[in-house]
Amino acid sequence: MNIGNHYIGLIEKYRDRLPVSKDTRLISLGEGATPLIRLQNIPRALGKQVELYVKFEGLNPTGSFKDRGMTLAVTKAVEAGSGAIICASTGNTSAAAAAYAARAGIACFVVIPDGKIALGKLAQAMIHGAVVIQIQGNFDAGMALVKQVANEAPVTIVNSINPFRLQGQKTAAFEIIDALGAAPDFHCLPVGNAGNITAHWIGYCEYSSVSGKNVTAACTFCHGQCAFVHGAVAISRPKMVGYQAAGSAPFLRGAMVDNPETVATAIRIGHPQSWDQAWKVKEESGGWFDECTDEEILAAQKLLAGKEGVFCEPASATSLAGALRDIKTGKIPEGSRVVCTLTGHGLKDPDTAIKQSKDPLHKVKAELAAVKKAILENMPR
Ligand code: AN7
Repeated sequence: MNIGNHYIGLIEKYRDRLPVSKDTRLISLGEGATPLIRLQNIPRALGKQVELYVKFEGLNPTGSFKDRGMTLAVTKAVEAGSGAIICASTGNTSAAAAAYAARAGIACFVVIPDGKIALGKLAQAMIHGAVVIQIQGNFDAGMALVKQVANEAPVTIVNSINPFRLQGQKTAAFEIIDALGAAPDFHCLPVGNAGNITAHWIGYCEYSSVSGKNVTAACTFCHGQCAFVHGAVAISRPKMVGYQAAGSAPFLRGAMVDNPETVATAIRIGHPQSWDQAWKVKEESGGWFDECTDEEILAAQKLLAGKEGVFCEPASATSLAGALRDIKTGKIPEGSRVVCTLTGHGLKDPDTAIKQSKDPLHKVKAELAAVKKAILENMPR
């Protein structure tokens, strides 16, 4: 129950667009309502007239956008009487699943790749009490196993193949339209399983039909079943742009990738679960897919942290890395309004952040002279 103006999460906020009833027990941690931050220093240095925003999804309760989908997936699992959830994960899904399961009082099993999972994410799954199963294989192998297990055991899959996940995640698009008063021209996201880019498109399609000019448009995903709309009509929708890490870029290759590799472990995924949907999103929105090298990804992460004060994890920086390149070349033209989703918080992966920071530490004696020297030597001129 909501008291006064106390924000209690995205299901309550967008209740009329989500599949819950007044009797549904909501499993929520206050997710959503993340800031849309307009970048200042980076566009200025770029010398391009663009209105560039980041949607900082790292400020969700468990530090990633996964909370948006997990609040609904776990709410619906509990409503259906399920006592256990399971997911395969590169880290963030497992962190969110573990937290919402703890909140709900149900069991959580997470299947994670051997190594290659950021430290913060592992800590989250463990402290929330999930059963952590580390397989000698990558995410794609884990996903295949989880699908098989769920056929044979009383567990509910909460990966994004669970349709409630995308329904929850679509609310990020609602928030952006609420904040800007319209959809942006371009929406850039990092792509792994491609669930999030699909969910955003669902959200833009639904919401744009609420208040708009007379352009008939129906999203092909709901087949007219959206809680709101069809028949009402569409204001503009963004071009959806998906960026992948070069070593894990099946959408660029046009085929699955069997041994994906990237420093951005969150999107180290070679067999995307929302393959067909994502191609549709690209076509319907007039967007595109592209890839970024690990060097570009890390450079964007560092630039954002150093020039704007926003710390996201490497996978998240893929959206900005790609967008900056496309703004530079003019593929995203001047005068555009652009939103980049920062999917996860930088604190998820402290190792990578420390590794790529030059001169991180000045070790000196605990004496005034030594500290003063370190300051003077590093004072900007
Ligand atoms: C920070 O946690 O797939 O394209 O198992 O953690 O919707 O898959 C994570 C994905 C982007 C890609 N950024 O989103 C998992 C998992 C971050 C992520 C993605 C993920 P999708």
